[in-house]
Amino acid sequence: MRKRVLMSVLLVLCLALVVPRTTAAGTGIFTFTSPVPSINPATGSQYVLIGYNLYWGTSSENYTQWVLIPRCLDCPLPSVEGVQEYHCLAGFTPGTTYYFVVTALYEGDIESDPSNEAVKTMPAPTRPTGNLTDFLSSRDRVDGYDLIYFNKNFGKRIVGTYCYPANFSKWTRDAERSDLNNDGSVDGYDKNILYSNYGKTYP
Ligand SMILES: [Ca+2]
Ligand SMILES: [Ca+2]
Repeated sequence: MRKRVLMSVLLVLCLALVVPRTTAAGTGIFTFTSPVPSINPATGSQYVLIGYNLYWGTSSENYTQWVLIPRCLDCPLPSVEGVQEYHCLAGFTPGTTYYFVVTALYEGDIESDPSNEAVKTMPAPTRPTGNLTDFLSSRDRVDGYDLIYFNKNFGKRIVGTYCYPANFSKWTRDAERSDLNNDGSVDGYDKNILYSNYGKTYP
């Protein structure tokens, strides 16, 4: 984190709305509010917000990874009320707890103080892998119930252009646990994983 300016951003990590007994998830949906505009005393003009840095790690205040989230050029400029911003990331390890902060990044390589720290424990992996439904005979087994559930969620995504608010609850409620390889997309890769575990039971 480089030169600091006294502007804070609010980061609220959206947690999964439903965490069933058998679930696996490795995605994070981040919503935060842009900082209010402020004047750079050195230039007399407004700081130009160009994006955000999202930092994370597996222990509090120890961020070992980060990603730059560029701000879109035609997005509304930050206002006094603040603009709601979104970002979705995949690839987290199920069962692991992660700690996140976000900073605002301004033209001239100026970076704000970090936001509050948000925490999410990714739900544990399914046992056996692909066991998506947990009722009756399908409770501890990968079978047709799981395939039906999976097929209902086939094609759903959360990363990239699919990262928008109307999609958030649909993903966390229904689709996330079908994303067996944690890449933010329910597709043929996940189907192959499910098929390769078809018929397996736990323990
Ligand atoms: Ca099952
Ligand atoms: Ca996937």
